[in-house]
Amino acid sequence: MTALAPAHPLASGLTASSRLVRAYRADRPETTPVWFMRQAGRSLPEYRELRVGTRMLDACLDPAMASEITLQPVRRHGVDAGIFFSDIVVPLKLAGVEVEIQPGKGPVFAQAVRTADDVDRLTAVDPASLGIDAFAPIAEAVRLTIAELGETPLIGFAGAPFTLAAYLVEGGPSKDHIRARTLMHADPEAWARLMAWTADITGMFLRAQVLAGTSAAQLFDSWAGSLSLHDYVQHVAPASARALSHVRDLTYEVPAAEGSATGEAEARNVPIVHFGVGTGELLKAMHDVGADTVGVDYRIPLDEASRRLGHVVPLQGNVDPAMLDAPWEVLQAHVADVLERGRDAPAHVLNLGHGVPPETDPTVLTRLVEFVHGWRPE
Ligand code: 1CP
Repeated sequence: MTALAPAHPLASGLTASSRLVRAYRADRPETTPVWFMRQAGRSLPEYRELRVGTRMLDACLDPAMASEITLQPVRRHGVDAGIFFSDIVVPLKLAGVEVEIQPGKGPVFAQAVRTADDVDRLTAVDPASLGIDAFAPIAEAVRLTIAELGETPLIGFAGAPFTLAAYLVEGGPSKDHIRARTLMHADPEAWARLMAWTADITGMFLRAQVLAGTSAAQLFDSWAGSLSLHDYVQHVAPASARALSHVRDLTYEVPAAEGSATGEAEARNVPIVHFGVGTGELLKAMHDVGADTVGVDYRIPLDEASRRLGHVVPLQGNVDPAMLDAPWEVLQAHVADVLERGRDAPAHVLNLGHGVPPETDPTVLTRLVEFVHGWRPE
């Protein structure tokens, strides 16, 4: 176990009893916390203005800009958390991989990783040789951001090894991630080496964010829904557990509760969230790799997700992003239903079932935050 620095917002007490951190620890607050995946970004005019003339990955590596973009949706919507502005491919770029983010498309790699030789070429850089300095712009951006956020927690994130591999093997975005799934079976040894390397790089990226001050860590396995449960457990879960092991040891202390028998301070781990799209069949396995809270997409209702997890795991989700553009009454009824079903879990953080669509009217998101904060069970 490694204690966070005393000035870390969890250790100093600034964010340890925030609604978000309480919910992630299964301690349900009276008011349901809410934030939105992709809350920063193209739905905000202030983001579009700031980004003019700066490429996406350059914006991610400019601490002042990344911090400002992270803060924009918190100021505007009054959400319960900031999510650090970056991208899942940033650690790959910091490890020397040639990658770009093309507007309207996503990450595109100069060379796809298709064979055992390609895997050897990619993994020639030993993640351990990178050191914490490689992530200096990330840590700096986190420090600038938490200084402004005060009692509002910042969430750090990283891509899970499979989702990163889905991009690396294909060379860019793909539909069924078929080449990655082929490599997994065609050359399981090369696949395992690719996954272990990716787990360490992405895990170090996540650890750098938490050490610098984020109050939670979310692992995005956005594309794991293309896997069978068997393939997930056999070929993917060990690498996801390895990625999370980079933050699982980080702890903070809270003073002993009044009347505590021992009178000793309690050590808690930094809350970990694990999310995927179309992963209804994988929820249990995704929890088992070392997550505290599971993120659910919009394809299965939260009460069913909670049942699949034995009713003991806090959930995050799962408003259908398509509803954001529906008439307010329709959206409101949908969100009320999500909140009601979320009561089946020990705690619930309201979010979308996937990212904010770029065309979303941001005033709808602000109104939604007010609605969620005002909602109480019948
Ligand atoms: O506000 C926030 O939520 C923080 C920023 C954030 C996050 C959490 C960005 C900025 N990217 C991510 C994670 C990310 N990146 C994921 C996991 C979450 C998810 O499933 O949405 C994935 C799959 C990516 C890869 C990626 N990067 C895509 C998807 C491509 C595909 O395969 O369909 C895209 C379009 C990007 C670029 C990107 N990342 C982030 C932004 C704001 C953008 C758009 C860049 C622009 O302004 O043009």
